Amino acid sequence: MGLLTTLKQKVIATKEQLFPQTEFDEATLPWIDRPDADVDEFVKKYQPKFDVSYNLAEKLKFWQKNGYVILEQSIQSELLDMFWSDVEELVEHPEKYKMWARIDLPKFDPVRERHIKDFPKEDLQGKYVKLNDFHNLSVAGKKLMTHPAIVNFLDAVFQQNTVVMQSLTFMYGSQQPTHQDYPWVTAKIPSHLAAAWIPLEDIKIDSGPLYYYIGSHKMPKFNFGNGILYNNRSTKTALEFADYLDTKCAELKLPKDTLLIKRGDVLIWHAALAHGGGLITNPDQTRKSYVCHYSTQEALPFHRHRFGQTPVTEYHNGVAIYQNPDFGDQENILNEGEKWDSKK
Ligand SMILES: O=C(O)CCC(=O)C(=O)O
Repeated sequence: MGLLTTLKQKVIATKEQLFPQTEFDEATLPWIDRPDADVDEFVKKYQPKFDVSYNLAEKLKFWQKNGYVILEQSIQSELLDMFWSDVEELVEHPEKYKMWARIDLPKFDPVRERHIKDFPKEDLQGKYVKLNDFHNLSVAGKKLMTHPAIVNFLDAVFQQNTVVMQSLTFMYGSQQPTHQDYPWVTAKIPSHLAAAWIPLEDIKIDSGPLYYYIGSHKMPKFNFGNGILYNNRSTKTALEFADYLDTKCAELKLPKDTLLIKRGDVLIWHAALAHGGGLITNPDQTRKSYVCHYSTQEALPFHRHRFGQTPVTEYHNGVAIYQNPDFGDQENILNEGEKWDSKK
């Protein structure tokens, strides 16, 4: 590292320690998170891109108060089937595809995140697997993550061009400790972030369902020793973060809810909703799910792995999806989803 770079890093580190960021920047907060946000007034003027299959004002008010919404029976079975058959093709023939995955098993230490060809096939079909950005390969994945029901809601919350940030595909529960997404899933504006949790089957209590603390999006933010965002200068760990969230939510008496939604439903959560993966009590019980994170084009004008580079961009239902910068030759290679008419 050059002297100038070292010096710059020191200045940033000192600034972070002396003046840590303690909250989202008010100037760039989504309108709905501002104290004067008036949902009824907003809904009078908002023109959704698609027919809305739910009561938008009710859902926006619920989001404002609780930090999440569930859009019941909004996703068609046929689209879910198309997506899952792409996932099955991938795990049956991983040698044909290029993408990253993580398997949280000690036998893969110290490198749990690898190219799929570097994992044994049977492990990719097993437990603790997280497939990263599968939507880049799968047209059905792109159509599912930009389903009209989701887009109408995100557009209303962001009031800006929505972009896809990343996706995660799970066959079993993640058992991830409690966290909020904004310190990890970073864009230039941390408050421009939301996620959708799309079940591919009815969720069972023993599968390690997702849980969340209702209203936790408004709780005081954790200080990683250098502010509210996690980076290589942070002095606090992910487990300290989890401990803070569990303790503080209990102290604030925020109810903890378990997500037992059904295939066809979708949960959308706020950047600062505290959530995690529950304990798996039946190791054979699957929990097939597709988790998609979104931001705005202002906050994330490029692929998260290529800061500053102009991305190759595809639009689905008006949402920008950046091509995978490492495996562009395989973009949309699983194209059964072309048959799906997203206006259905
Ligand atoms: O689905 C899960 O268990 C965890 C997903 C999650 O927490 C996330 O993507 O932020």
